[in-house]
Amino acid sequence: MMKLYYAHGSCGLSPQILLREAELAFDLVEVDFATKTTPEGDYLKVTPKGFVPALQLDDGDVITEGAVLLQWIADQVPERGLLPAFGTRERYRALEWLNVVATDLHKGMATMFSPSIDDASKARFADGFLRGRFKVIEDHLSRNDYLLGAAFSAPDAYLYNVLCWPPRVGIDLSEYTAIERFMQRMEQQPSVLAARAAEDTPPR
Ligand SMILES: N[C@@H](CCC(=O)N[C@@H](CS)C(=O)NCC(=O)O)C(=O)O
Repeated sequence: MMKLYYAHGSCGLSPQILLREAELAFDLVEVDFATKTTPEGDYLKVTPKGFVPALQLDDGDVITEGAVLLQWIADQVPERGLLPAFGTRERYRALEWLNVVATDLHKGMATMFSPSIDDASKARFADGFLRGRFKVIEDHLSRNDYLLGAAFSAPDAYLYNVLCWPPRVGIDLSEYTAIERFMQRMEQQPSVLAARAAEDTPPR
């Protein structure tokens, strides 16, 4: 059985959503960030990077990096359309969005959680950088139900995951009405509800 290593309320939510969309069997293994351990033992033996998410495949190999896990999962079940087919223009559109979420939003939000950055710097960063990124997403979602248009795909799981975090660091997203509609749309998907319940995601 595959194992998805995750932590409560972290970026492990999106691969879990996608595993459920793909109907692939997996066990969840919780990682303690403070000690880098799991109930099984030393997490650094699973991945020396010590970050979640990590996916241990049936053959014992481990894949890391959330945006890569999403691609691997989607490619196990191409018939489900969780990502466009290899080599198509749409595939590169999807990769663009995965990259935006991973590099701008995910790591941008990581700055807001960092214990080594003071509150005033975080507030300037939120206003000077993050709000502009949220606006790009807001404009896109005001014209499209999902990142790739009319239908759910892997980048939506990652976007949903990362957009659960702003309220936890005092960023109010209520001015972004298209984002809120997207979040509510996502929360109607059984995969999202099941993933949130399984890892006990904090309310947003
Ligand atoms: N480059 C990695 C980054 C993953 C990452 O930042 N994970 C965070 C949680 S969202 C983490 O594991 N943090 C562990 C820690 O801070 O000790 C990816 O995209 O998957």
